[in-house]
Amino acid sequence: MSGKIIRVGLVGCGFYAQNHLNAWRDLKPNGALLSAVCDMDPAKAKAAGETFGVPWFTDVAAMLDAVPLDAVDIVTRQDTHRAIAEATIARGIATIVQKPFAPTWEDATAIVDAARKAGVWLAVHENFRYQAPLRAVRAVIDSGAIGEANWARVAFRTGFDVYATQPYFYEETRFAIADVGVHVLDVSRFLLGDVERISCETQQRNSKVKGEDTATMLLKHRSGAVSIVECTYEARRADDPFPETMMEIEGSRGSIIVTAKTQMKVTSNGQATTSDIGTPLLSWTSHPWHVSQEGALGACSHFLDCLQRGVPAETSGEDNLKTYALVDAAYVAAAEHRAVTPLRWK
Ligand code: 89Y
Repeated sequence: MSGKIIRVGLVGCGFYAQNHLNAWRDLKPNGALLSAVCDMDPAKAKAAGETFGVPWFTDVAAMLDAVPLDAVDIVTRQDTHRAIAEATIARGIATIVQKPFAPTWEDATAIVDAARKAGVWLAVHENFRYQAPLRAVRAVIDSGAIGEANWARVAFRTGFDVYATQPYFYEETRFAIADVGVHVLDVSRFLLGDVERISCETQQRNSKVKGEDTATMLLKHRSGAVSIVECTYEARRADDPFPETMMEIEGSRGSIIVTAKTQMKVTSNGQATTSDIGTPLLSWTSHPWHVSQEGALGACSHFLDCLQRGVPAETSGEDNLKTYALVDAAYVAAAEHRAVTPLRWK
């Protein structure tokens, strides 16, 4: 076991939480000690407790009363995040909140304010930027191989049946941008920095959903760089790349193109090289979800390391408000047919 031991409680044992549970278990040698799980559905709580060999609860307060914890990972639906986060923060427990952070800006800022006032460590489990392909792309930019990155296209385009595992998508009035646009907007911040203004066109191409299932966004970054950020659940393509992010990044001396099956082509000073930036399957990951699953492991690993070192996460609550503000600004831009400055984060 390396590093300080961090006792982790997890709330919400549903579909995606299984990835967090597996990730925390894999991180045991690094010091993560999954210590309790909680879900209001007793069957889900019991299944997770038995599978991962920890006590299980159906009530968050009961879990917090019974088990000493250093961190709580909240993997419930977003409408419950504020109440649970306020409870963990009030007890001084480091708190990780699953994306999307909260249903409204008011809720997201309330969680950040509560953590700031209490001096409690807070992170958002925004996992795309922790995926191996994203780290590989960032490393190429940092190496200087493409010069100054000044244009990008970041695209999440799929027709994969996401409704099968996330049926609540049908009812979301803020749908694609809030669910997956938030990831690709965060990726564009990760690659090109903070954003000055955004414009956006939304479409509802599937009549069965209530919200937008497609968004095409144009971002002007503070550095002067420009990016096009796209997300859709209605792309009908052979060899659907779900859940990979396609990327094209251009710089003053070269470019990076990431295509399906994690293939990266880097052009630097006229010379091109191609590499596979994916990682092998783990015992608990499977196609096609593995890219996303491994992002969850990358996120948990980063959070553990930051908790052990006592430093903020890259996707701290404060940082993630900047991504959240972009989501809100995209909806305003689409509704009002204009470019919007995410004012609250000037
Ligand atoms: O909800 C989405 C996410 O966050 O990543 C993939 C997903 O589960 C479906 O697109």
